[in-house]
Amino acid sequence: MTEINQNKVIGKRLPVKWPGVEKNIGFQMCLRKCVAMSYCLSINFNRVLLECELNERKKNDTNDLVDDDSYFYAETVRVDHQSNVCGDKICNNYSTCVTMAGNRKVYIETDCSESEIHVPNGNIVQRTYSPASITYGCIKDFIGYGTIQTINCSNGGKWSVLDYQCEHSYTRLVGSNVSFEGRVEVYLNGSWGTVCDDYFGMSEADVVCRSLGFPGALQVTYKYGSGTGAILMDNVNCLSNETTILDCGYKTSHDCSHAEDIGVIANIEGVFLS
Ligand SMILES: [Ca+2]
Ligand SMILES: [Ca+2]
Repeated sequence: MTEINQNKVIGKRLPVKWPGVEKNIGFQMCLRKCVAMSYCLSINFNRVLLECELNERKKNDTNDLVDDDSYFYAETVRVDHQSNVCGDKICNNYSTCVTMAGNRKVYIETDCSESEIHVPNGNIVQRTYSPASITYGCIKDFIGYGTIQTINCSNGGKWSVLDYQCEHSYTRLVGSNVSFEGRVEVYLNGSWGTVCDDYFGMSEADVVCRSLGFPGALQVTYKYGSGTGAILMDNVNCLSNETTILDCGYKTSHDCSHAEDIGVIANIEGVFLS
């Protein structure tokens, strides 16, 4: 972070009306508070008393400036989040350039400028900068679990705790271009393979669909054709209360051909599809 030049001669100060004064904080924090508020356009900072005055105006907007050598005056500059030269630095998505008196540019790190948290087999599906947030998902064939998938800036400008992990999925629907229907494939002993239709009915389809986050199945289908590779499950028999198809009864040896590969169509009523 750039050192703030203390050799100031200008103490231009706007009369403070609103939102008021913050006491006992530093200059950088004062600027960060201003940057965090869309309505704050400039600050007066009293370096003697460590008082931060947030202004909803800039000095051009008023005629009644006060000179006071105790004060720094600084204006925020709302830059877009591209690479922007700011003094001797480049602003990034988590920094802001502010203009000091005399048009001097100062680079200020804003909240959560630290690097993002890495989730193994995960990816970032959404990111916002004002306010700062990151939302995680999982890469193909992995599914997420945990209670918190979006992190925000917490006190001190650090990312909040992330309680989210990605684990290998054991069921997928293949061959369609939507997430809620396809040929059923399972991941067993390190590879993906298909499921034979013998005894496979709605109870089995329900378990498959629920394990993928849907309320249940609409129907079984052959619409998505034959798979390749191993036929990994035969004579699947579910009670319908199982968590995944792997919890059901099944045989790994089979008397099937790929013409018997089963598919399902999930019920998507009430489901938010991302
Ligand atoms: Ca059959
Ligand atoms: Ca069979």
